[in-house]
Amino acid sequence: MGILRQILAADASVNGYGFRCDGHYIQNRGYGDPGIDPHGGGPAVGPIFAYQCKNRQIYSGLTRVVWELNEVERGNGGTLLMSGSHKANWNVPDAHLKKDSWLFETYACPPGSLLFFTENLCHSGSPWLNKKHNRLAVFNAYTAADTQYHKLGWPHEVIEAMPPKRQSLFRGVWRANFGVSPTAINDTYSPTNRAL
Ligand SMILES: O=C(O)CCC(=O)C(=O)O
Repeated sequence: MGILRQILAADASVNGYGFRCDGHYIQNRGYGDPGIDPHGGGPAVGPIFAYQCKNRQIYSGLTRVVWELNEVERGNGGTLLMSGSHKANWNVPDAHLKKDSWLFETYACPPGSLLFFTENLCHSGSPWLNKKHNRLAVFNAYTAADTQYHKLGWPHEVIEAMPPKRQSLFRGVWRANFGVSPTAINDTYSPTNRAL
């Protein structure tokens, strides 16, 4: 939460975060699964969700957080990351949109590790070559509270079971509601104020 507060937005209030949980999926990939092709890098993700650095402050408009539930061994799977490609003003050349590009870096980590990266970065899922266990990982995406990239559509019953502040991660995507008040704060989830 501390990292997301720094690279997306400070809390809206004591009731609500300044960012949203924008998307979610799970990978459970076995030995030999080829993974996801390289994507992102340069301006590909579009201006609203762009990575920015202004006045020494990072803003990562579409942030990916990966929970690695199993150990990742370097070179045997995990995400490939092309450092610096999120700051480029040109698309990544086709010659490097390949999993074996020498521009990709990767990592090893114990189970329970978190990997943060901006979706503006060129990245890829490498083939899973670990015979001991699957690539088992939770992939969440986070945006500022007033932007939405992915269609989410979680059932109300799932969100309702969470503590109120966590529910605010799934609230409707808007900043101003002059119908209520020029200073209305959007910090609370409700059945009628939810992202779809
Ligand atoms: O499989 C991976 O590690 C990369 C996943 C990915 O490309 C994404 O979630 O945008």
